[in-house]
Amino acid sequence: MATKTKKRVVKAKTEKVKPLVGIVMGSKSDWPVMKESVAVLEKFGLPYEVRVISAHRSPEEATAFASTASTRGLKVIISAAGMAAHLGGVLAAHTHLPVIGVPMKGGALDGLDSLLSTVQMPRGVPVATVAMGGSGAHNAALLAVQMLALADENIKKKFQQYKRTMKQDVFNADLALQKELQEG
Ligand code: RP5
Repeated sequence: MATKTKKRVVKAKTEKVKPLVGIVMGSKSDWPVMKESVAVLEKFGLPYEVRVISAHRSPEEATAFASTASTRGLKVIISAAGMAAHLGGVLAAHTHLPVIGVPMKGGALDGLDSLLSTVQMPRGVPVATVAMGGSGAHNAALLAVQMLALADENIKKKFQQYKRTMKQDVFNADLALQKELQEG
């Protein structure tokens, strides 16, 4: 009996789940920030893959990743890049999947360069650009969750619950503040 239980656990651990969200970063140096995206996807129990692929340093890989993304089962791509951030645009050029761009802070212009490079896409090739840095990484994953929720009732319910919890947290914070002010 004990052996059977053990076998089941091992199988579950080695089962491959196809990723639905692809997170692509221009550099490993973007990883500390992009962990925020991963944390959100984990919270919603969504399978993802994370890659370091550069539009400038490994352009062939960027093209290959984007052009095979849909057939590999991905539904949405999150792209993070800093400085002259062309990664989101290059990925979007090679796939029909929605691409969400996260501009990375840093460099001489501290992210203003990557914000403009990511958001200012020419007509016909959109990259849904979120805020710079950690908040953007967080929101990019939430946006991916919302996109997936369009076709999945379970994900939709989880997202609605997330919104309710967030609202409750604000109410609680306000209550705590009012109490503090009255006592203070
Ligand atoms: C971009 O240049 C990367 O996305 C990163 O944000 C920035 C700096 O890259 P590293 O020089 O740290 O590799 O391509």
